[in-house]
Amino acid sequence: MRQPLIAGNWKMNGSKAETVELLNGIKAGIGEVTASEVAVCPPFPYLYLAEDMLKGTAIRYGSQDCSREESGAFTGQVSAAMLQDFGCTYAILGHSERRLFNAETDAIIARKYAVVVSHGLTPILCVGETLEEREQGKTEEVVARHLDAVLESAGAEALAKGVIAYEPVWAIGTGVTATPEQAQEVHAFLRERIAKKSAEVAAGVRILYGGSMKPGNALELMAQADIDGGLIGGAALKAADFLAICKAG
Ligand code: 3PY
Repeated sequence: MRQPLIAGNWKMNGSKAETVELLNGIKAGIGEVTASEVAVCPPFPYLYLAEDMLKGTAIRYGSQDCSREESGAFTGQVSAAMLQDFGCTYAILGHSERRLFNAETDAIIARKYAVVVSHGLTPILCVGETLEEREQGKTEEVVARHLDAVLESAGAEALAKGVIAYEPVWAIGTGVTATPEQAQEVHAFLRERIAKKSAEVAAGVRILYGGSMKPGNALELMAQADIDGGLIGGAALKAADFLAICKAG
């Protein structure tokens, strides 16, 4: 039985005051959420607030990225050891916005994955195709490439230490959501692909859906057999919406 995970990807949003307000709002309503594991991923500078304010709660937190280097002369980067120091559980890796705006390749993401796992953190590995790729019938080819970069280099055991998020790029920040059937098809494909390496890992690994998941569509998406929660963008910035999705999980 896979416990659903609802993780908020706050992206580059908020201020100190807004972070405090949002965390307080989530804390206030989380008591009614029993079945799902809940996590928030604020921007790096606000992780200290998550550490401080979420102490003693069941709400976990993580980062939106991590350096592939251990330490040293890498201006502007944040290491896995630092994330560990701040009590992070999760690190989102390979989000399509990082692939696009920071030129992250599959090889870079696979290296980050290995570093994050070696520090005892749980990577949330994002995979997903663009609209053009979907229209060209390349969805499976693209998500397989994103998955295989980690599966082939780190192995199925390392994949068992992470979470996968299927995020169709055409559904990110567009308000358009994949239909439950479209999403389920890709989730099932990913799980089958992992099963070719290890049936046990495939059965246990959580595959989240991301891409404009909101209170109005969360329930039917998460009712799909292979959808084990959500990586939530815009709706994670409002406590009431985020909590409604958590309850749907
Ligand atoms: C979105 O829902 O827009 C996301 O990118 C979640 O990571």
